Amino acid sequence: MAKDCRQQWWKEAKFGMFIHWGLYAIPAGEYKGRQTKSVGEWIMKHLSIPVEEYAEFAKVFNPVKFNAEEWVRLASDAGMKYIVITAKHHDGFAMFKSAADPYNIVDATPFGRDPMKELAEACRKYGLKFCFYYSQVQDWYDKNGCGYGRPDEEKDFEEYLERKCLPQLTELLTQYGDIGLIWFDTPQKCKPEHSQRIYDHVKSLQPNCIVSGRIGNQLGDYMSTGDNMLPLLPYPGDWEVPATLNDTWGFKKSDTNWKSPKQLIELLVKINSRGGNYLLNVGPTAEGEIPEACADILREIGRFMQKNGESIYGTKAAPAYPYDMDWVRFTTKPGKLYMHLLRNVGKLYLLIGNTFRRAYYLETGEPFEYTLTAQPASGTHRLVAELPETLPNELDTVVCFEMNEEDVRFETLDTL
Ligand code: JFZ
Repeated sequence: MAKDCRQQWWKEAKFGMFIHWGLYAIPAGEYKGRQTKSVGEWIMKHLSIPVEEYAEFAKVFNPVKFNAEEWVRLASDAGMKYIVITAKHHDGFAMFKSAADPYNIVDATPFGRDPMKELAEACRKYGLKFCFYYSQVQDWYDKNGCGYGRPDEEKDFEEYLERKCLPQLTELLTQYGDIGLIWFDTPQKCKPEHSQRIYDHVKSLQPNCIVSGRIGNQLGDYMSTGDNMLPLLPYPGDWEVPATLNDTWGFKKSDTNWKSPKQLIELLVKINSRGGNYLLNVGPTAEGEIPEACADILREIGRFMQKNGESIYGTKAAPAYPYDMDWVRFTTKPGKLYMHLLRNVGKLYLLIGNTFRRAYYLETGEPFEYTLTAQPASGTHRLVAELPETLPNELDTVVCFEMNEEDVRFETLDTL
């Protein structure tokens, strides 16, 4: 069944910031001379670090360079409309003040501040939705949390749910004002009644808070794909792609395999053109900084978004263009068709059912030159355009067509 999150802000947002931040930022991919081959936030498990040893990181966690406003401003400048941050990842360490478990950033570190409070305030100030990631099943620190140590079958998950998971969710949903969504993850063998309990718990505290797809047992309010993966077929409901900027979620000092602004914008547009949201991850350091290289990339995306946001926010999936071409994507709003030119193909041909009042480059307002020739046999039009040698924006040149009809119509009935 198609998912509907029923929150207009999320449907219009299209682009969000994911933040994976926790104790794993201290080893940053390397522990006692060993490198993890996997993502940074899984280091405890992949290098089999004993619980007591891993917990030592808390005693030295002191991200004094953390500045909530800077992070939120960066997200906002990049054109992101919501922030989802790891309140508790699989390592079990709470990045917020928790009465339910002293293994948290306020009670167990020299830092002693609650970064979630500061981020919540900054998000309110800049008008972004504030959201949490919460690992509801895996908890490698807790005796009854799953995923580490004793086999999960020997654990009393109900007990964990009552004592830690639900109370911490209460804290997250009462200490920080309105929360846009909770991003649950890796449900594993979570039973339907447990997923339902968690779901109902969230809604009882904040009815408008969205529950992500990975709550398990098909209960989420929208569908979440895998890292950087798009649904192969058009998906009619609400969906989101969580995606890395390099090859890790949690900070790893060896990973500088950043995707370029061009690649990221192409992904954003591809996802949006098919109706999805893009949740792009950053992994801040143990000092509390978003790596500069990563911030630079986001700022460049922001320059594009500032001028072309109209073709992203609040748009809907355009019907699939019958020929799969990766140099062009389409987004749409009632009466408007946005053509995203990702490469300069010189001469452009499209088969289209619509007619237009006006067409112009979104960034410059300059008219877009084209001819439209009716194809009486199929009732469509053949759009031909000679592109200028240099397009206004080599990342993505957006052309806005004002249609005489509400909806876009692509045609398959003819050849070009
Ligand atoms: C999970 C986590 O284990 C990981 O640490 C990170 O938080 C990521 C966002 O989510 O990893 C997954 C879970 C599911 C898929 C991929 C990565 N999936 O369904 O393809």
